[in-house]
Amino acid sequence: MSGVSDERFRILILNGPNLNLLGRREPSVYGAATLADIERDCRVQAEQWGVELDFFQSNHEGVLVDRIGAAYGEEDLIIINPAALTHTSIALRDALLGVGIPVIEVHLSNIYRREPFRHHSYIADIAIGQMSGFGALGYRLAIEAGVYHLKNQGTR
Ligand code: CA2
Repeated sequence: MSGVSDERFRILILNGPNLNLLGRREPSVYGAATLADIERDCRVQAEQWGVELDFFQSNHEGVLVDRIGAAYGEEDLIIINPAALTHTSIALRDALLGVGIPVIEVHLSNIYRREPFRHHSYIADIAIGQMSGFGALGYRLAIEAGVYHLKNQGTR
């Protein structure tokens, strides 16, 4: 919201490596929706909640770190599906901590029902909360939860 009181909340949705492949392979794990479908749905949802939306995907950890840095002072909330970087990236964690913007973590699949290496997230304990296992609906739920959080800040 950065200052002016009648500005709308701004939410940044970040997507990590290989999520650009959604809908093309492994539909039994990740669903049939493409990332473009998810973005379209998120934009409808954001409009309904009256928030501004930025939507971004990269296959590169450093590009995601840079995008998080650029969000400082611009975005009120970050929703992130870090994809495989969930389980490996201290750099993403540090970037999110560095900007101090509230975070919601999203996963299409239920990472706790999958291989043990997917059970640990470097983001979970610095996030407000996590949606895992609801497919593309998780993004929509995260927007609703994010708006709720922004309107009730301090009640985490
Ligand atoms: O369930 C999720 O959303 C994940 O973040 C997806 C990641 C995975 O590494 C995480 O453990 C859980 C994988 C994203 C790659 O998505 C693909 C989609 C279609 C084909 C290949 C990969």
